[in-house]
Amino acid sequence: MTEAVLPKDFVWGFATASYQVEGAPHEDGRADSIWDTFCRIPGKIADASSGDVACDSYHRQNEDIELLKSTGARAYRFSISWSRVIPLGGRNDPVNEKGIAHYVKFVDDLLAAGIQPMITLFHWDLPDNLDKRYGGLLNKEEFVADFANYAKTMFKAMGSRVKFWITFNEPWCSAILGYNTGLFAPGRCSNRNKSECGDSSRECWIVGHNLLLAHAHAVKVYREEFKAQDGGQIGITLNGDWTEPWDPEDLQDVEACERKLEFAISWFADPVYFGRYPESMVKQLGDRLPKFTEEEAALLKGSNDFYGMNHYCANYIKHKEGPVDPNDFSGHLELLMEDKNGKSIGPETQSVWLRPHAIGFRKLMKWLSDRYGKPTIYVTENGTSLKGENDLPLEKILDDEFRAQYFRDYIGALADAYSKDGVDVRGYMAWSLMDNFEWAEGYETRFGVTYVDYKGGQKRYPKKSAKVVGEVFDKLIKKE
Ligand code: PNW
Repeated sequence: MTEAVLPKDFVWGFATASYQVEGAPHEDGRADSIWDTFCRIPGKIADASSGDVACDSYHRQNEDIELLKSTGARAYRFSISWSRVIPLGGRNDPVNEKGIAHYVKFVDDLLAAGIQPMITLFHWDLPDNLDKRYGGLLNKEEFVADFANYAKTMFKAMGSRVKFWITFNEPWCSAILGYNTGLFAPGRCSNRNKSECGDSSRECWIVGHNLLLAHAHAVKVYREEFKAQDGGQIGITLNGDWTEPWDPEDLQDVEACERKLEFAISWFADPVYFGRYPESMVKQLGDRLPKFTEEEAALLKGSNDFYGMNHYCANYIKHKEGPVDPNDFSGHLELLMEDKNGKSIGPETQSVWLRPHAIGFRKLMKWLSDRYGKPTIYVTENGTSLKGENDLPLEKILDDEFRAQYFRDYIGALADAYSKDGVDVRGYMAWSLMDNFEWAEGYETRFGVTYVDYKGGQKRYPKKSAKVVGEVFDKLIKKE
């Protein structure tokens, strides 16, 4: 696919997140986030590491901007560490001017380099103090008010510099991985071998609910007090992978595919576009799924200026028989890598959950476009790890043809969705600008188009894919 079909102002670039790249956890007044404290608990991170140094991006802003320039990127999606800006997190706690100044300078430098900033306000790193003080994301009144205040602080500090705001990154991960499986901070779940407290059957649904309301309140603040003068757009970023039936002849597997999409995506997207939860979830979860008041529903409905889409892969789905597990969070079904005939959905990568299947990207964009009335979509993450990459010698790592091909296939699928299916997609951020702290998997799993030498002073070495993404867009984007 080499024909230029994407509009001339298509926004493309790369993404990262604060805790995954910054390091400098206690510099210039930053306080702990729940990820700093989670990493200190033995056994939570595969290689017992943390984001203490990571890519040292806090000290290497210029280097990162040079790197972005060398790729030709038009935009950079990064996130703000809330506990740098308001170390204790709350609306009555002091604001840390140094933290704000750091991000304002970064944005000014990006703009001077001709790169559009796209800011995520919350990429999982809640100020730890808020978790300790009142239960963090579980506490509706406090959390919603504190998030709105933090968001407002950032809107004010950035003014018209920033045209793209993302309230939350992947609320599904915060809720399910943080409060159901316990794999991510704060690690709460029902399994007492893993966590002293938590209730996997209930807390994740409360947290999802509170994140939605916090999103809606922050959007209200932006629209009422900033949008007209600053001219930006605001939305939430949702993760979602495509589904194919394990047995396409079995109607129950076909139905389970739709249910899986609803439990993963529509859990958040239906309230944002329609002001209510999907019927399949209401049915399975009963009174464990919180209810919106009329006022809340009205506030949520229409609260996206754009749909932020994170997408990586696809799964085969097989329906389950028998009673529903109260801790189930995906719609009473199995997620499989192989279909009925043993055919794999895609090649293996370093991430157990990720096997590339590019056509699924196009199909999911169409599904979203149909269900939500053709929203403007910005793809805010898409990328892959590579099986065994960490164990290869440097010159092999830099020749990451597998990742390069992933990007050719996925960006090609995006171009088809735009030009052939009428999907209104206007931007794409590859995950990630550089290898970084891959959460519970530590540093063993690499997602970067740039190699980061963690043992050699965090030096950066662009891989082949760093060039390929730009080459692909250069062919696909119209020159005028
Ligand atoms: C996303 N899963 O996370 C995040 O937004 C990034 O911070 C992260 O580095 C990237 O994808 C790669 O993992 C996910 O288990 C983490 O299905 C885990 C899952 C999905 C997304």
